[in-house]
Amino acid sequence: MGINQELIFSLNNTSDFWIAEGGGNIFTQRSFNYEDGDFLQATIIVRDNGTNSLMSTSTLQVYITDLNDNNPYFVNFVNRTLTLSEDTAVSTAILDIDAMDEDSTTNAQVSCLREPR
Ligand SMILES: [Ca+2]
Ligand SMILES: [Ca+2]
Ligand SMILES: [Ca+2]
Repeated sequence: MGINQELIFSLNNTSDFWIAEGGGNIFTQRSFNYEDGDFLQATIIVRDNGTNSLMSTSTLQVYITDLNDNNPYFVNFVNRTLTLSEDTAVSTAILDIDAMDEDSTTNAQVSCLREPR
C-alpha cells in the first residue's frame, strides 16, 4: 500500500486552516493579520480505515511574519503653525513630535528627518 492510501486526515483546534481529507494537503481558511496575532497552532490527525481504526496526532505550528502594512502616524499632533522671533538662536528646539507605527522591527522604525544645519 502506498503513502496516504486509505488514510483519512483531519484538523482539530483550528478555524485557520483546513485539510483535504484524503490527500493531506493543508490550506488557509482565512486571511491573517500579524498585528492581531503572530502564532497559530493546530492538531493534525490521521486515521486508517481498518477495523478498530487506529490514529496518530501531530502538532502544526505556524508563525505569521510581519509586513510593512501600517503607516506611521503622529501622536497627539495636528497641523501646527509656529511663531518664531527673528533672533531665535541656531539649534533652538522648536517642537517635539512623537510618532507611532503598529508594525514591528524595521517596519515600525520611525525616523524624523531634518534639514542639515
Ligand atoms: Ca497587518
Ligand atoms: Ca504589519
Ligand atoms: Ca509601518
